[in-house]
Amino acid sequence: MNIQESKDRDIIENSEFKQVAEQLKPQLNTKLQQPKHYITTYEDSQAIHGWNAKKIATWQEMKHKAYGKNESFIVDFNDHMAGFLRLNINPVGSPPDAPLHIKLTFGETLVEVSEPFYNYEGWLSSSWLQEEVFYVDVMPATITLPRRYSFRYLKVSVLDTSPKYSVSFDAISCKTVTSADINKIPQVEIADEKMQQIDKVSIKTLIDCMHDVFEDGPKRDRRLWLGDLRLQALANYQTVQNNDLVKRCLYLFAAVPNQNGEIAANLFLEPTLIPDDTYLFDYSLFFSTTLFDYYEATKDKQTLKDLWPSALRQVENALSRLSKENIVMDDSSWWSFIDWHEELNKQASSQAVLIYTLKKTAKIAKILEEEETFSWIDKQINIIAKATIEYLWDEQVGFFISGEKRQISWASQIWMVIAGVFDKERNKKLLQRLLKENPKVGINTPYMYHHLVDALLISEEKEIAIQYLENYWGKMVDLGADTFWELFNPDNPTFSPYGSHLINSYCHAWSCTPTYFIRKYKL
Ligand code: RAM
Repeated sequence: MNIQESKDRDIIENSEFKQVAEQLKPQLNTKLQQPKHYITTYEDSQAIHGWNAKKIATWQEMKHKAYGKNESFIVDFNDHMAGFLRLNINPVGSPPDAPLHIKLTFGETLVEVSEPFYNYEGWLSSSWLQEEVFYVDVMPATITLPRRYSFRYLKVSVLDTSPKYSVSFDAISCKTVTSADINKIPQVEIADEKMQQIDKVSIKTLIDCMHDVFEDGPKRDRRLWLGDLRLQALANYQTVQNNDLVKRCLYLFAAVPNQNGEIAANLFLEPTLIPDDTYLFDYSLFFSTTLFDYYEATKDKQTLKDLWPSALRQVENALSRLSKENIVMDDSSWWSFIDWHEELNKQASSQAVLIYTLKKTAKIAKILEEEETFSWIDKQINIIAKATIEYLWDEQVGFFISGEKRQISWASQIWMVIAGVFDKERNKKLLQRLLKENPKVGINTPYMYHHLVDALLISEEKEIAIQYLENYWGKMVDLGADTFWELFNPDNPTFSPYGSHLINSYCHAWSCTPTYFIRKYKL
C-alpha cells in the first residue's frame, strides 16, 4: 500500500479563511477520571480486544502496593480516555539512592499492553505506539505527561529502582479533553437495547475524536482528514451539534489549496497550518459534499458563498481526470482512497463518487442562484451517468465492473447505488444481487461498511441495514469496544493494512456513524 506524495507544489494561502478558522477555535471541556481495576493481560490469543481482561482487584485495594525492579501492573480505567495522565510516585523503604527508571504503556485495547512493541514490524512509524520511558530523580513526585494519550488500559513497568527502595503509586488520574458538549445531545427513544449500546459507543467515539479539530483518531493519526470529517460532521449534526467545529475545519481546508486549487487529503495544525502532500481523488471531492451537508444542517449561506469557489474547483479538477469516454482514468498518477483493500480497483467507485459529488454540487449552485453553473453541472451529470452505464455496467454479469481487469467488488456496487446511477428499483435489485453473490473483493473497514448501510437505507432496505449495524458494529460492542475501531474484519480480528494490529486505531472517527443512521432513520 503506497501513500503517494506530490513533490512539486506551492501552497496558495488564503489568510482570510485562516482567520475565520482561528476565530472558531473551540474551548476544550475537561474531566478528571481515575482507574477502576487492576487486571491481568489476556491469556486467550483470540481475545485481542479486552473482553476477557481478568479483574484482580479494585484500584482502591491496590493503590498502596510497592513495586521494585522488573515489576509491573495494569490498570483499567473502565472506559476510553483521550487526555493527560498524572501520577503520584512515592518511594517505599530507604531514601531513593538511585533514580527511578519507569515505562508507561497505553492501550486502547488490551492487546497493546499485552504484546511487546519491540516485535512491531508494520510500515507505519512505531512512534505511534503509545509508550513513555523516563527517569525520576527526586521522589515523592507528581508527574503530568505533556503528551495527550488515548487509552483505556495503562501498564506501569518499573524498569529499575535500587535494591534499597521500591515505589508505590497512590494517585493515578487522567484529565480527559474534548471540544464536544455532551449536554447538547438530544435525548431520543431507541427501543432496541443493542441499538442503544451501538448509539452510545458511536457517540463516545465521536466525542473522543473532537479536539481543536475533528481528528481521525486520538491515538493515530491525530489529524484532520477530509474523508473522516465528512462522516463525523453527519454524526455531529444528529448528536453534539458543534457545527462551528465543522465550519472551522472547512475553512481550514479551503485556506491551503495547492497551485491547482486542489484541497489536501489531510491537514497538520502544528506548528502552523500545513496541508499534507497527499491528495486523494475522492477526499478532495468530499470538500464539496461536506460543505453541502453543512449548509443543509445550518442554513449558513455566508459560509456556502465563501467556500463555493473552492468546492467548484474540486469538481473541475476531478472532471479533468476523465477520458474521452467520460470515465475516470485509472493509471499510476492518482490515488483514490475508497477503502483499505490491497486488491480493490478504485475506478468504478471513484466514478460514482464523482457523480454523487456533482449532484450535491449542483444543489449548491441552485441555492446560490448560479444558474449557468447549475446547467453546466447538470449536463455533466447526464453525460457521465450515461457513460458509466455504457462502459462500466456489465449487463451479462449484472454488476458494475472496474479497471482493465473488469473487477467486480462490493465497493463499486455500493458507490454506484449511492450515486444513484440507476433508479430506486434497479438499485434495490443490484444490492440484493450483491448480497447474494458476495463478490470476492469485499469490505475491510467501518468506513466502507458505512457506505453499505447508507446504500441500503436509501434503497429502503431498512431491515438489512439494521442487520449490518447489529452484526458488524454490534459485534465490536460484544468484543468489548468502548469506542469503534478503525479496522474490523469479523473473519480476521487482527486485520491491519499497516502490517500489525498494534498500530490500528481503536477509536476512529469514520466508525462513529451508526448514531447518524439510528437517529436520522429512527432505527
Ligand atoms: C488512515 C486514517 C484516516 C484515513 C486515511 C485515508 O491514515 O485511518 O482516517 O482517512 O487513512
